[in-house]
Amino acid sequence: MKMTFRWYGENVDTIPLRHIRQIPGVEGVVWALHDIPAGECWPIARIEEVKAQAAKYNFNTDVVESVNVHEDIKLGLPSRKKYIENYKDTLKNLGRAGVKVVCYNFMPVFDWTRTDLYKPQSDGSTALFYEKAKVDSINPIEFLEQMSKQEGLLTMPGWEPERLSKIKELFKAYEGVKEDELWENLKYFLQEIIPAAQESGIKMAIHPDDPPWSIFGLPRIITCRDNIKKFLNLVDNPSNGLTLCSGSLGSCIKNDVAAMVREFGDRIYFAHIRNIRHFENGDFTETSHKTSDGSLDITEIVKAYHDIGYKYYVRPDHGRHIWDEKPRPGYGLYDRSLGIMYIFGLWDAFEKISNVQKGGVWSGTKRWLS
Ligand SMILES: [Mn+2]
Repeated sequence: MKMTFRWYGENVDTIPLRHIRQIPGVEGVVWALHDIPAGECWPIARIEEVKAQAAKYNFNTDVVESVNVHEDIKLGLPSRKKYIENYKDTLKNLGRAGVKVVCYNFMPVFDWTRTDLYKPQSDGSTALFYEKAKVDSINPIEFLEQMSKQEGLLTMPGWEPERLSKIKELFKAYEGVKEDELWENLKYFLQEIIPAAQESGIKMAIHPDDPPWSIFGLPRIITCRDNIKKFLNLVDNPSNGLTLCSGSLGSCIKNDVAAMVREFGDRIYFAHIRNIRHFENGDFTETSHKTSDGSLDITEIVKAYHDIGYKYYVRPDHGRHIWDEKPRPGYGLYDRSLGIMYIFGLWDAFEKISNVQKGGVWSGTKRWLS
């Protein structure tokens, strides 16, 4: 497993690279050119610029999150052709710069969705929160108006102002678009871009829908084990893979994330690890990574990655906002760093146990002697 940390860019992120450098074990930053609208090609010079900034601190830039997919592609409009060509050109440029994994999603209109960005927790921290009844009862325009009053929302990827200003038009465009049609449009997209990705040495890694069910009447398809299996078979190619996000999939109580790691492990190129806590009424809150703090068995999930010999990239996903930090929602330094240390702690323990099981001995000295 290669540890990474999401970073929004110089002068944009609240966290400088020199601070990320001090988190133990981080090998790379997960980045994107957030100012380039979906559908446009990423220029090589801009890509190289980020790569050079990260290299100064000895970070790789192997993982991009996200190259956003234009809505016309998801809608299957004739204009998708030019946006798909631009997407391929972006992949070519990223491949030239040595990028290995591209995370993206295929969620109509909204990216991740929460109702509170700073919900107070019992320990005095705040965290992202989803109130089911609110999303179920409100219309999307009203929802957006309420959400945009919360500080920090419009700096979040997926909630860009230019996208939100077109929201009414978008909802009209999606009227009558059902799951089957979204599957067809995803398949068309994959058939076009997967060969281009493969040629550039890039693994495409789709992020599951967050939350993994239909909201505001919009179809959502990357939601569960069966649909992930169907997705991988749409284009059965090693470059067509997954970002397995424990928190997104885990917000549906029926999903067994560790079982998915074991089943789809050879097609997972990017692991997002975080915990959430379910409430009986369908609400959920994000929590610390610690297994006992949430509803997901993070210990078992990390064990599943260890058991399959996972070699690809991982990052702590969101974190709470703690110690008076004022980061962009979910993306503070402190709680994500704690998450990294929790993941490493589990990983190192499983590593040692499996060495002993293979006939090694416990070391009484500072180093493990095999
Ligand atoms: Mn995620």
